[in-house]
Amino acid sequence: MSVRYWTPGTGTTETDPAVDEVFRERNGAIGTETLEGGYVVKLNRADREVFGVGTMIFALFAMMFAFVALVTAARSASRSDAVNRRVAKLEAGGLLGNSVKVTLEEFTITPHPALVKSGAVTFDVDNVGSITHEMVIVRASSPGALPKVTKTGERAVGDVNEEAIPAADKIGETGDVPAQAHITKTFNLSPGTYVLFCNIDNRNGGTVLNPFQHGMSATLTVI
Ligand SMILES: [Cu+2]
Repeated sequence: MSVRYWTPGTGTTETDPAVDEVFRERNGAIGTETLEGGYVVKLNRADREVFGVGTMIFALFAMMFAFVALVTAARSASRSDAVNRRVAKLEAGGLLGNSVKVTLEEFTITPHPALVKSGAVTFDVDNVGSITHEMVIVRASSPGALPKVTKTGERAVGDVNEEAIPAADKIGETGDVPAQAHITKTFNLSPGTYVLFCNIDNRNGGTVLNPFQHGMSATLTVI
């Protein structure tokens, strides 16, 4: 299900995965809600509270869509005053913050929300799984863009080759987070896309089980 919106008179409806993500992060699902005033959107209850003020919906939606378009431009440049104003509005609407809850388990790593404001970002990392995991954070466009181990050696082929990541893109890591443990870490993040992953080789005799290779990665967008 996705957020579907239209502008009266155009006869077309549109969806945007980036907008969906914002709503989904708010409480895990997108419900159905119709709002008056030109847009029909599917919102959950928490969003309805944020967007419940009639005229506010126009302003907030306009800002959100403009904002998504600005994400790419904001990656390498420092934020303009206009962007700073939009960030402030998104924050006021409860849609943008400086902290992320990350859940680790076999074999997923899930950031909530997956969209945060640049600056000092605090990660509350919970390992709800049954083996030790970690959260490594690297500036990269996607898990597929990370360099991989290609020759058998100390690391298994297909693991993330952390040594091959440019130093400027290596943000940091939690270190080992034992099963059922919790750790809080703060990293300074500039606007861009980051990949979170667990790259621990779990050895059992001759076999190696690497969580990254089982899909334990996710992206985080910083604006
Ligand atoms: Cu792991």
